[in-house]
Amino acid sequence: MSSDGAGVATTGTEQVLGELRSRERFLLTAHEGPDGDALGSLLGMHELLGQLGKDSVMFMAAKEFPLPIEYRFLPLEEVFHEPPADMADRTVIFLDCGNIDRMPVEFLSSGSNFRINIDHHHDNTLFGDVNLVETGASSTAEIVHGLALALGAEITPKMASALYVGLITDTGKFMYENTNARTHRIAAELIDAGVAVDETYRRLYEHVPIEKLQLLSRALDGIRRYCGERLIVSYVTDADYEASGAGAEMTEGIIDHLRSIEGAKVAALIRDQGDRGRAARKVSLRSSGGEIDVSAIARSHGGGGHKRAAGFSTDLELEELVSFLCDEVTAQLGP
Ligand SMILES: [Mn+2]
Repeated sequence: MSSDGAGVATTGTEQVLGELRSRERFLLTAHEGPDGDALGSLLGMHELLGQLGKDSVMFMAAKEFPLPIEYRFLPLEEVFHEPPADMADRTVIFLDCGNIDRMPVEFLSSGSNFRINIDHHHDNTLFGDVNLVETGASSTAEIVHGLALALGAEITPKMASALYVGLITDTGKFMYENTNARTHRIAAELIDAGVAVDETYRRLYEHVPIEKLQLLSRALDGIRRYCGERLIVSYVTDADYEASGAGAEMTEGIIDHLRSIEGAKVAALIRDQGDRGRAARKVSLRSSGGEIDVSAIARSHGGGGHKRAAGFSTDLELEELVSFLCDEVTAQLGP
């Protein structure tokens, strides 16, 4: 299925198809702090299994709700926040999870259920009993679409709409380097299957609360350039959340502005986590132009992600953090 780009790896398609055919009861989940691909592939897979006559339930921890406003239109009312009574008998499908720590829920991370791991992160740790990891896929939604075709399922409008959300969000509206002709062909198939393109776009990108723009304004105001102006940093503090009235979920998209600055090689958005997280700050990283592998930077600090988009959590103060990031930039690009 994967034929574009270097370093493409596909494993386990036949094993995963076999398990999906032979097993009957599933619990589906995706990474914490879910994005459009996590939610889209979760819903798409749920639809697919339903069509195959399987018993499928979706699970996301209660702390993820309410979801970021742009995803609230997705039909996720049936999502479980607690394990179902027959959990012991279910096969768990992890979607868009590069490693098991991306789903830090006790009954999932330490349970003895059979695990199917379906993902496209190049640093996926292959934590499943069977693993379908397609690093050449734009999104996990694209992989789920491939599974639907291989299983002879009909692409219903509901399935198509969910998978399209995964495709459009993980490719940055078909503009990131993971976008290729195949991505557009899949999009075309999904549109043929019933996606309302303009309505989806409006729901994802044009229902912006004023608080989110006010938080963006503060973040733009706080932009600093370091490391020969190759490292662009902004810091969203608890005071910024308070002043703007925005929640932590409203930081999404800010980093794209940082990355777009002329001369940028790495954009870093640092966010206070208040009492919401385990570490004091969360750092999102984007590579601008692709010369720097930000997933290597994130991994060296216990995080993960893609070469061009990654993140980690830290207790470092701003100054130490900037100096760590600058060292990493210099290590990869030279002084
Ligand atoms: Mn993804």
